[in-house]
Amino acid sequence: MMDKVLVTGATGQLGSELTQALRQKLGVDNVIAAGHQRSASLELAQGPFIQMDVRDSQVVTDVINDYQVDTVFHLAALLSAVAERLPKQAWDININGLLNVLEAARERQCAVFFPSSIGAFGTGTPVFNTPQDTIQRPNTLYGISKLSGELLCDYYQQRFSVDARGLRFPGLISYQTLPGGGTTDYAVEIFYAALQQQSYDCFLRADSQLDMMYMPDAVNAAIALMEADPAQLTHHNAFNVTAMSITPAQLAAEIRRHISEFEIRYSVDPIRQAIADTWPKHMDDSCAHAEWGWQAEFGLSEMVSDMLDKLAIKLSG
Ligand code: AKB
Repeated sequence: MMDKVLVTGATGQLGSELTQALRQKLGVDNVIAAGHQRSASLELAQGPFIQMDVRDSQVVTDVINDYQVDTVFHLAALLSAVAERLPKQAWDININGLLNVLEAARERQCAVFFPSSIGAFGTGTPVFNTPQDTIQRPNTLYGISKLSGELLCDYYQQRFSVDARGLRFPGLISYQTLPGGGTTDYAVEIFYAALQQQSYDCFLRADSQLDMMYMPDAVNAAIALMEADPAQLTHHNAFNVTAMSITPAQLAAEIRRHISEFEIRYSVDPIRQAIADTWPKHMDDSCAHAEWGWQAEFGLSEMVSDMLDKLAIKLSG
């Protein structure tokens, strides 16, 4: 049962919107937002906000005990491009941070949500209809940390009965909070550039096909999984979920249906392109459909039209 929730990484792209959705559902005071920054945005500051470094195991345990938390959405992590620049820090935050949360969850018997990623696969994985259970040999620090996280969650679930559940998210597209250094960030930047300059210089190749998802679907997916009947779950953790599978060229073409003068150019960043080239192009998410009823609401055209409307309002404010 989800009554008192802690969201780590609450100032991030997913965390900021997930915190708001959980507060609407459970009541503002029942969702504790934790971020590494000292101060919170106006929205986050409407409820409890604490500064927390997930690498500090004592602080993690104290917060979970003091607030009598029963469910942790553990989102604090470095994204793929930043993790390639800061591998040691990424290991510390992404793996030791998760271990601290799982240990505290074991002591208090709380549930844990862990976001894995399309980055947890790697070369050798089938790139089309990537199965739920398949070969995973990631060769980026981010991918290694996400795969290790999946395995740690399975281990704590099987060995200590911690109710650890999770999703393999694709690139997330949103207008409220910017992503912080991922390989799929182009799919957010392109909207700002389309509205502000009517042109975008893309750091991935035109044909780099990757799974993507609009933020409302990502938020719903995380909450729906944590509310799912455990008796229906075979996998618990690391569910493939996707909403669309697109290239930069296809996204640009869809934006052009709304902004006819929009132009896209390509200045490929070899580091992020190399990361994208090891990721699947389209995951099979049928296990998520079958086990807990996952269904995306936003496809490419619905997402683009909503993003342009909402971002235009935000940028004019
Ligand atoms: C990233 O690009 O690093 C993330 C992800 C797909 O996990 N958005």
